[in-house]
Amino acid sequence: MSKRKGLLWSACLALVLLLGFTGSGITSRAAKLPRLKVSGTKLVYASGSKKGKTAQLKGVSTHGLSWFPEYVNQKAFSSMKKDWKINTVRLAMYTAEYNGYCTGDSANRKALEKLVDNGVRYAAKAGLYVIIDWHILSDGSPETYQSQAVAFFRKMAKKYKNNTNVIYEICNEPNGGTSWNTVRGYAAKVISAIRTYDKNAVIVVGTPTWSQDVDAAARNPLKGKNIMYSLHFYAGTHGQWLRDKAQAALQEGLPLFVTEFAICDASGNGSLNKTEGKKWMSFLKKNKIPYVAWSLSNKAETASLIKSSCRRTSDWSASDLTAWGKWLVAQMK
Ligand code: IDC
Repeated sequence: MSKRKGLLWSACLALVLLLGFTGSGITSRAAKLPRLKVSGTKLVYASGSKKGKTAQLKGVSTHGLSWFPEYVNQKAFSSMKKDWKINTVRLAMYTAEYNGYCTGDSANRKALEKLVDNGVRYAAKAGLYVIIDWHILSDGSPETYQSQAVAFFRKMAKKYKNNTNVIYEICNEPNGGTSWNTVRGYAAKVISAIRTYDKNAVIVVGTPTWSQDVDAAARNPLKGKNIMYSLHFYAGTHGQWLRDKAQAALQEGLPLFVTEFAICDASGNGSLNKTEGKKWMSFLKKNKIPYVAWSLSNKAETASLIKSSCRRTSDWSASDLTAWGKWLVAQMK
C-alpha cells in the first residue's frame, strides 16, 4: 500500500470509529424502546423483536406537573414499572389553570419544561413510553392557546425526535361546545409543527366533549399517519353508551387511545364503580386499546392512586395505595 493510500485508509477508519461512537452516544441518550406506529385501529411495534405485534400500552398519568412535581422522579417511574407492570407514563401539563403553561410566568414555563425533560429521561431509563400531555381544561377550546401549543410542540419535537419512547397528546379535553371541526383545524397545525422534525412519532388528538365524541372524529378524521384519538371515561359517570360510541368509531376505523380514565365519577370524586370498571377493562383489553389512569398523586380525592396520608414518592407498598390504586394495580399486573 502506498503511503497516500495508507493515510486515506486511516482517515476512513477514524471517521467510521467517530460515527460509531457518536451513534452509540445518541442511542444511549435516547430510549431503547421499540418505535411505535399506528396500523389500522391498533398501536403496534414498528421495530424490535415484537415488530408488527399490538402494543398494549398501560400506565398512569401524573396529576398537574405544577402541583405534584415530586412524583416525577426516577425511582417512582422505575418502581411503577417493576411493581405495577406499567409500560407508559403520562406527563399532564395543564395549560390554563393555576401555574399552567400559558397562565404562569416565564420562570414557571421553564420549570414545567424542565419537569417534562426530566420525565422523558426518567421514563427512557425506566423503559417506559411517555406521553407529553398539553392538558387543556378550563380553556375549553384548544384554539385559546393555539400559537403557544404550536411553539411548544415544535420545541418538543426538535428536542425528542430521536427518543422512540415519546408520544404527543396535543389537547387533553376540548369542551365548552368546541366542535370537532375546530379541534381538527387546531390539530392539523400542531401536527404539522411536530412533523417538521419528527415524521413518525405517535400523536394523540383530543375529541369534543371532554374527549368523548370519538364518533365525530370518526366521521372526518385527520390526514396523515400515526395519529390516534382520545377516549376518556370515568366509570362512575360514563357507561355502556360511551362504549357504544367507541365501538362505532372503531368500526369506522378510528384508532383510539384512552389517555385518561378512572372508575369514580367525572369530578374525580364519589365512590368507585367497580362493576362498570370491570366492563370497561374488558372492553379495553378485548380491543387492545392503550390505557392510562388518572392520577399519580396523594391529593385527597377518589381518583388519586396514593393515600393522602402517604408521603412516599416511589416504591409504594399495597398499604400506601387508595382503593382505586389497589384496584388499578390488580388490573395491570
Ligand atoms: C381534576 C383533578 C383535580 C383538579 C381538577 C381541576 O383530579 O384535583 O382540581 O382536575 O384542575 C378530567 C380532567 C382532569 C381532571 C379529572 C377529574 O382531564 O384534569 O382532574 N377529569 O375531574 N376529565 C374528566 C375527569
